[in-house]
Formats: sequence, C-alpha cells, structure tokens
Amino acid sequence: PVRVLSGIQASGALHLGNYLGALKRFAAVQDQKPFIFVADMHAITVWQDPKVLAAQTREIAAAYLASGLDPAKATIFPQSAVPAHAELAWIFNCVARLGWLDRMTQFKEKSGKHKERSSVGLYTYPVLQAADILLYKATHVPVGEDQKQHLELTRDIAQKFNNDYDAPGFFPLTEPVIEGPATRVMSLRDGSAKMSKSDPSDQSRINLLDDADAIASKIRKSRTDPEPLPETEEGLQGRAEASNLVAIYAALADISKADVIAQFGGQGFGAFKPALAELAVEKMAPITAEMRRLMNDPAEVDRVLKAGAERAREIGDQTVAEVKKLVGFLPL
Ligand code: AQP
Repeated sequence: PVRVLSGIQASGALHLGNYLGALKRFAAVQDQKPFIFVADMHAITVWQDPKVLAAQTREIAAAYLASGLDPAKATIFPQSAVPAHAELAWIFNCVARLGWLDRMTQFKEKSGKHKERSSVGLYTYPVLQAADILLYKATHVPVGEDQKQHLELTRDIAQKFNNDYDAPGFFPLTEPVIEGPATRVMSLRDGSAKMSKSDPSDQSRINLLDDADAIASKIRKSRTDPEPLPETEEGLQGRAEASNLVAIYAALADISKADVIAQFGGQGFGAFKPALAELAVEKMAPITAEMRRLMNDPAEVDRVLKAGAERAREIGDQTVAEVKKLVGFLPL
C-alpha cells in the first residue's frame, strides 16, 4: 500500500523554496490521504522561544491549509502531539550507527564551527526524521532535493531494523519523491546557494507572507546575467540565476522549463522579470491572504491539529506496540 508522508519544521518564515519544493506538492497528492505534520520537535534542535514556537507551529499549519490541503483528506498534526515519534526515535538511536550520522552534511552545515556547542538533538535530527516516516510505514515522501541524504539514512535504518529483529519487510524502504522543476529553488541573490530561511539577506528569498510589492521588487532586483534568455533549455546550462528564474516560473505556472523557454526564449530579463513577478503575485497573493486569515483564527487551526493528532496517534501507537514486541520490551 502507498502511504505518503511529509512535514516542515516549525522554525520561522516559510519561503518560495518551501512552497514549490514541498507545500504545493503536498496538496497535489492529497487524494492519497497523506500524513503531513509540523516538525515542532525538530525545531527545538536549535533554540526556540516557547511563545514563538507555538505561533510558528500554527503558522506552518496555516500554510498547509492555505496552500490547499484539505483536512478531510490529509492528516495534519504537530509531531509533539504524538508521543510515538519520540519512542520510536529512541529505538532508532540504538539502530543507527555513529558513522552514518557523521556523514550527514546538514549537521555539518548547521553546526558550523561550533560542533561541541550544538545540541545532541541537532546531531540525531535525521534519526527522529526516520521515526517520523517509519512510524506511519510511509512509502513515499515528497521533499526538496536537500532532504535526499536524510531519506537514504531512513532506508538504512529500516533495513537494519528489519534485519536485526528478523522482521523482513516490517518497515518499508521509503522512496523520496523529488520531482518537478523546482526541487531546489536557489537564492535570488546567488544562483549557487539554496533559497533558505537562514540566509541573512531577506532579498535572497520570497517569503510566503511577503506582500505583492515586496515580491515584485525582489524579483526585479534579483541577480541575473546580461544575456537574453536562451532559445533552448540546454542554453540554460552554466547560467544558474537564469535557470533558477525559469524553474520558478515553470513551477508556479505548472508547465515545464522547456515550455517557459518556448514562450520567453530570446527575450531579455527586462521582459521576463515583470512577467515572472506578475505570475508570482497572482499565485502567491491568495495563499498569503488565507494564511493571514488563519493566523488570526488560532482556534480553527488548533481544531484541525487536534483532530489530525488523534488520527495519527492511532497509527503511531499501533506501530510502536509492534516494535516493542519485536525488540523484546515487556508487553505490560
Ligand atoms: N530552496 C528550496 N527549494 C526546494 N525545496 C526546499 N525545501 C527547503 N528549501 C528548499 C524543502 O522544504 C521542506 C521543508 O524543509 P525543512 O522543514 O527542512 O525546513 P528547513 O530546512 O528549515 O528550510 P530551509 O529554508 O532550508 O531552512 P534552513 O535555512 O534552516 O536550511 C523540505 O521538503 C525541503 O526539502
């Protein structure tokens, strides 16, 4: 059976990369009844002010709903409301090997020069992620390109657990679904850096809560080379900034990069950027408006999260009961 699951960290402002690489694609698969959670436990691997964390958790949930997820189809919940995530993560901490985690590039990037001052949680972050996924025996996880390595670790953990406890096929070998023209949206200021919420320059990204003027101005000022757009898609090679803007256009318009080139090839950025800005505003404004409305109605968001958590707990508890039996914990 196919089970789709994904989540986003409750750690601050969402951007267009999160939207195109993740959010938009969750709504596209909702007929498969996906499990979509807010990773509040992952968020605290770096310091979060408690009041801010609560608001951010609701903000991510509001973004899910505003980008089209229907709670009647998708199970939407905060990770921390399902204790089984933490229970399974502990067991997986005892399955995963130090050597596997030592290879994780995200930890290296996020811990920077101060590894010894990072939280232990930041180090075991991908183990909790494996628990998030395997608790629901998810077969498919729609994510952006940056999550590929973590998904490989999830498979390694599943495989070792199945082997160690003589339970072939107990956990599935989950596939990352990294699809579409915008699996790695780049910074508007630097075509070699990922669009990221931790980039100190606000000009580098379009935030989901940016208004129309901010979106248009960021696109107008985005870095590009002086050449017109190429006549063929191959012509985008070696032109990271141009390629990024074309990919953003394609993803927003639900067409391919080749289609964008067919339409705009040979034209300069003086023509392409205003067209992109207009499209981005047209697509993002309704989402921003709905997000703002929901952020002013925390009771509605909490109702969705509570109902989702109840559904998620049923499955989570079931998996943990099976796992405990396999591991040899007393069934008291
Ligand atoms: N630039 C991106 N392009 C495409 N997809 C992206 N994602 C993130 N950035 C891009 C995808 O969004 C989902 C949520 O990611 P997360 O919960 O891991 O959030 P994050 O890592 O905190 O987001 P950032 O902006 O990447 O944060 P920092 O700056 O902390 O690194 C995932 O599916 C991810 O692939």
